[in-house]
Amino acid sequence: MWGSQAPPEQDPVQDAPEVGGPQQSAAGLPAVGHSLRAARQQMGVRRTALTLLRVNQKDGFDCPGCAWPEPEHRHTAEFCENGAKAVAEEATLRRVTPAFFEAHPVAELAERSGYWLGQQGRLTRPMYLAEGASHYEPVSWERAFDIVGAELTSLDSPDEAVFYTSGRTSNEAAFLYQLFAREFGTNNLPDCSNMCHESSGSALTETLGVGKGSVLLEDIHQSDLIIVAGQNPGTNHPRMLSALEKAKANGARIITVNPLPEAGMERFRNPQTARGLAGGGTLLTDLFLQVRIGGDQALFRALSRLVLEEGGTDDAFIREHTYGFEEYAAAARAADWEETLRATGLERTEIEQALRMVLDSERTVVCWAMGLTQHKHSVPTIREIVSFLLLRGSIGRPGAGVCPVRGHSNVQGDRTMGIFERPAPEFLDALEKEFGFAPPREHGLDVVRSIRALRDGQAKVFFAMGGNFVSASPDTAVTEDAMRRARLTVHVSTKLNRSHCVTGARALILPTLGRTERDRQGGGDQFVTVEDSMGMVHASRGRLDPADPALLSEPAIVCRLARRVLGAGSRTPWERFEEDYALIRDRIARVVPGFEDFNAKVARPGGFTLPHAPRDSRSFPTATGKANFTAAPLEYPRLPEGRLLLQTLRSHDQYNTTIYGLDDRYRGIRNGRRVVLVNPEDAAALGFADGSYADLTSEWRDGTERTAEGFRVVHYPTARGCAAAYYPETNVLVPLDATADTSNTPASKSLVVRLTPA
Ligand SMILES: Nc1nc2c(c(=O)[nH]1)N[C@H]1C(S)=C(S)[C@@H](COP(=O)(O)OP(=O)(O)OC[C@H]3O[C@@H](n4cnc5c(=O)[nH]c(N)nc54)[C@H](O)[C@@H]3O)O[C@H]1N2
Ligand SMILES: Nc1nc2c(c(=O)[nH]1)N[C@H]1C(S)=C(S)[C@@H](COP(=O)(O)OP(=O)(O)OC[C@H]3O[C@@H](n4cnc5c(=O)[nH]c(N)nc54)[C@H](O)[C@@H]3O)O[C@H]1N2
Ligand SMILES: [Mo]
Repeated sequence: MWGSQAPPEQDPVQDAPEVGGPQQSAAGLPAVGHSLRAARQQMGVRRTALTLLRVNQKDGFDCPGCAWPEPEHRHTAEFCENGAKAVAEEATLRRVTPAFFEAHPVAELAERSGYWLGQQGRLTRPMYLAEGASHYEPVSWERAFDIVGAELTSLDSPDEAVFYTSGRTSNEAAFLYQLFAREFGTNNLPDCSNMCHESSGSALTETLGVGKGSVLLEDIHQSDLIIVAGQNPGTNHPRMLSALEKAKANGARIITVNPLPEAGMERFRNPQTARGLAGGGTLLTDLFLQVRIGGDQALFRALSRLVLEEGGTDDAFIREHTYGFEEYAAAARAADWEETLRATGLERTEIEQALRMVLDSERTVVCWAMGLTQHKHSVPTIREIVSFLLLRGSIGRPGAGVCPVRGHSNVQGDRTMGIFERPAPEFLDALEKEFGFAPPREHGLDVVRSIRALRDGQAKVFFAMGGNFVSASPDTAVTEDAMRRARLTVHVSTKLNRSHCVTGARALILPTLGRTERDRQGGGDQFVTVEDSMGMVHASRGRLDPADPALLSEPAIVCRLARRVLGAGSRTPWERFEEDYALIRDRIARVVPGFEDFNAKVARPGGFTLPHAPRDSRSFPTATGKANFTAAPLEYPRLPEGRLLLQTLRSHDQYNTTIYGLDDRYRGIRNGRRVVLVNPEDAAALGFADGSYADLTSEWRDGTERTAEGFRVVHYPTARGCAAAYYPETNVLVPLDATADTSNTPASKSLVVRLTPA
C-alpha cells in the first residue's frame, strides 16, 4: 500500500461501463482524494508529497497539465486533481525497460489499449525497431542519431521530412527544434495546435492582429460578465474555476454556452477553501444556454443584432479603432429569428436574457476552447465573437477581452518560438540575421497535410517531439496507414503510446526528461521556460532525479541530432547550447519580439508578461491597422433525418490520448469509455433504450462512411440532435478531409452520425 503499485498485467475489460447520473458540482473533497490516490499508485507516498508541493511554485516546475496561468498569490498546493494526475503520470516509479520490449513484440503492443500502454511507466532507453524486426532493441544514443542522420541526409529534399511538436516542449527546446528543422531546410513543422486552437489563432490574427488571448488573470477577476463557450474547465482547466469563483465574488455574472451541462460550470467546490471543502460551494453559472452543436455563430450574431437594436454600441471605440462596422452591422441586423432558433436550438427568451446581461456589463470576457475550434465554420464563429465584443468596445479594456483557453501547458510558447508551418517573414528574417543561414520561405505542412504527404509517399521521415500523433490525429485508419508508409518514424517521448507501435519501416523511441526532473548539463543544473495561455513567461525547474540516468533532455536531443545531421555546415553552437540553456535564451532574446533581456526578466520570481498590442494600447497590427469586424455568411451544421451531430470530447480521467483511468466521474460514468451520450428524446425516437449498444457510423459528403463499434447508449441531458463520445476512440470517425475552413483543424466536434444496433 505504501509503495507504488505494479502496472496492470492485462487490459481491463472496458466494454461494460456503469452509468449513474451526471453530477452538479466539481472539485471539493472527492477531487482531493482522487488526486492523491492516483498519485500514490504511481509514485508512493513520500514522492507524492515531495512532488506535488513543487507544482506551480515560484521555485518549482510548471504543471504539465494545462496552460491556465498561476495566480500571483499561490497556495502551497497550487494544483488541481487533474494536474496531480498529469504529474503522477510523469513522476511514476514504473519503468519500461529493454526487458519489457524483449517480452512484448510490437505486433502485440499494437493490440493493447492506450490505457494499458500508458500504465507501463516511463521509457528508459533509446530503442530501435529495425526493418522487418518483430521487437524493439536497445541502441546507444550515438547509433540512434546515426540512424536518423543517415535517413535525413539521404532524402531527395528536406521537405520529405516532417517535424511534429506536441505542446509540452519547453521554449528552449522548441526554439532549437525549429532552428534545426529550418537549417536542415524545411518548414514542415506541424504541431498539436493545428488540431487545437489553430482556428482561434487564424481568427484573432485576422481581426485583432495578434493570434493570442487579450486578457490577463486580473481581467478575469475584474470582469462584469464572463461568457464560457465550448469549454469544460471542471475537467480540463480546473484552476480556472478558482478564477471564476473570484470573479463572482467581485460581482461578475457568468453565461455558459454548451450543449452539455458540465458539472464544473454549475457549482464549484474550491479545495483551497474551507467553504469549498465542506459546504455547497459557489454557484458559477447564472445563465446556461444549452446550444446545439455548431450554433455559436448564430447565437453571437443574434446577440449583436440585439445590441445594435438597443443602441448598446461603443461608438467612440468603433469610430477610432475598428474597420468594417457598417458591413457587419448590416449582416447582424439581417439575422433572422427563425434561423437563429433553428441553429442554436435555444428559446428567444433565453437569448434576450443573455442580452440583458450583456448590456448590464461594461467589461465582458469571452472564454472558449475546443467546443468552438473544431468545426467546419470555427474561424467565422470566433470572428463573430470578436465582432460581438468590438461592438461594445470590450477589447483592450481592463476586465474585458478574448480568452482562448489553451490546452497543452506550453503550446502557446512553442508557437511563439517559431513552431509553425507558416512562419511570418519577419521571424525568418530575424532567424537569418542571427544565425547566418537562409531559412526556407515556402510554407510547410500542417498536421492534416502531413498525413496526406505520408500517405502519398511525399514525406518519408516522421519525427515527433512529444505527443501521440497516430492516436491524436483524425481518420485513424488513414493516419495509421500513412505512418506505416514512412521509411523512418522517430518519437522523443516520456511514455509509451500507440505511435510507438504503429510505425514506419524502421522506428526509434528516444526517451526524454519530463518537467518534474532535474536537468543537469555540462554548465550545471538547467531550468527551462514556458508561456501560459495569457502570455506570461516563467521558469520551470524540475527537482526529481531523472527516471533513468540514460535519459537526455529535449534540448540535448536536438543539439546532438543537429550536430550529426548538419555537421560543419552549421554555424550554430549546438554543443554550447546543450551545456547552457541561458545561451539559447540569449539568442531567443535577439530573435523573438518581447523577449529582450530574456535571462534577466525570467530570473524575476513569477517571470514576465509578453506585450500584446490590442490589450496594452488598443493598437491593432492588422492589414487595416484597425480591429476588423468581419461579416461572414451565417453557418451551422444541417442534420439529415434520423442522424445525430456527434462531438468527440475528453473524459475526466484522460489527458488527450493518455488515459489515466476508466471513469468520467462528473458525468457519472465508470469503468468504461465506449459510451455515447444521447438526449433521451432523440434516443427514444431512434429506438435506443438507455443501456442498449450501438455502432456509430459517420457520413461524409463524398459518400464515404466510417464506423466505430460497440458503444453503450447513455441517455444524457445534452442538447437535442446532439451526441457526445470520447476521443481518441472516435477518431476513426473523423474524415481526414473534414476540417475547418482557413485553419484546417479537424472538425472533430461536429460529425454527422447514425446509430445502428450493435
Ligand atoms: N485533465 C485534462 N486537462 C486537459 C486536457 C485533457 O485531456 N485532460 N487536454 C488539454 C488540451 S490539449 C486542451 S485543447 C484542452 C481542452 O479543453 P476543452 O475544450 O474543455 O475539452 P473537450 O473535452 O474537448 O471539451 C469541449 C467542450 O465543448 C463543448 N462543446 C462541444 N461542441 C460545442 C459547440 O458546438 N458549441 C459549444 N458552445 N460547446 C461545444 C463540449 O460539450 C465540452 O464541454 O484541455 C487541456 N487540459
Ligand atoms: N477527435 C478528437 N481529436 C483530437 C482532439 C479532440 O478534441 N477530438 N483534440 C486535439 C487536441 S486539442 C490536441 S492538443 C491533440 C493532442 O495531441 P498530442 O499532443 O500529440 O497528444 P498527447 O496525448 O497530449 O501526447 C501524449 C504523449 O506525449 C508524450 N509526452 C508527455 N510529456 C512529454 C514531454 O515532456 N516531452 C516529450 N517529448 N514527450 C512527452 C508522452 O509520450 C505521451 O504518450 O489531439 C487532438 N485530437
Ligand atoms: Mo489541445
